[in-house]
Amino acid sequence: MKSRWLRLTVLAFALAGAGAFLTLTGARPLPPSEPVPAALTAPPAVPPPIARTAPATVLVELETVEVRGRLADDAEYRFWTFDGSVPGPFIRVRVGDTIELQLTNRADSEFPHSIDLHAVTGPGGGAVATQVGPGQTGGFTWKALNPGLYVYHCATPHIGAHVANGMYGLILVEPEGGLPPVDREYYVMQGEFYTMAGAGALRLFSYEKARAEQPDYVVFNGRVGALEGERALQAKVGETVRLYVGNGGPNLVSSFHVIGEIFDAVYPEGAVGSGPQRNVQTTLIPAGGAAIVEFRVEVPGTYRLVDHSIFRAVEKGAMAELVVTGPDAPGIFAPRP
Ligand SMILES: [Cu+2]
Repeated sequence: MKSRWLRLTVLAFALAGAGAFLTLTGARPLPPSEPVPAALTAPPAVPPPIARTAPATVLVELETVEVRGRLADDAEYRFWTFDGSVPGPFIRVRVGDTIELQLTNRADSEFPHSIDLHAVTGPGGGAVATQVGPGQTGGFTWKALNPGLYVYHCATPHIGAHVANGMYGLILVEPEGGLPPVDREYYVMQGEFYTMAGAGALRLFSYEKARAEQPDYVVFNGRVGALEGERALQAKVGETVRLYVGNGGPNLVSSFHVIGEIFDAVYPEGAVGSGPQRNVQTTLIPAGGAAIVEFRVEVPGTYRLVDHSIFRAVEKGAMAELVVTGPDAPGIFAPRP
């Protein structure tokens, strides 16, 4: 009797041990795989949804570039950028991905640069590991633990000046299963510019105005009129549109609104964990924050994206256009003769 009990006990321990072993081996990280290049796009384009159903190792290569460009029809500026655009590229990864991030500061830069991604769990969001002088490359590896839409920006002292000069962008960490499908996705990011006169059309950065939080320009996608006329966003009647909207700041909070539309869904502050808010007119986007807004376009026409702190839209450039084409919808909207 005693020996049978002993045998059963030994068997139970053996089974428990095997179970523990299986559990441990099941939880063991996958061996490192060859990284796949991340999908990156210049604004206002957004990379396509991720088709993968499992995490991967992803390579993100960015270059910091100081480049003279147009800030308004009558003004130029020496922008500090990621990959030559303001905002920098849209980065799309998936929750659970391991990201190998490599930042190169182009050799003709005057200043050191770096990157702090708000999607990163780790010191400085990567800023310490990526302080790179002209011609240098730095990097780090991180695991995307939290899904959502996040800002990234340069974090080299004086951080405010680097952000004010255009060094910001968005990274989407898709949740498992992705976001609901839509017909169109666009990438829009607000930021302010603080300027003083330079030679000719060139405007220079004004530290005094930045400190006083008194910008001359408040713009979407790096310049007055970046998304107007031939560059306007496009959609067709009946389509669903998703905007990934960031606010680089460096100082102002955006009251983001689309004139003539109601957001069917908003993921406030870029948080995708708990489902969207419904039927929203204007959503606040903090400096260093983001929001995802969605709406179905029902009526053709030109719709204006604005910061509803309205002097910024009318006087300082915080306006963009979405042109909707297609048949009239008199049952929803009809001007009276
Ligand atoms: Cu910088």
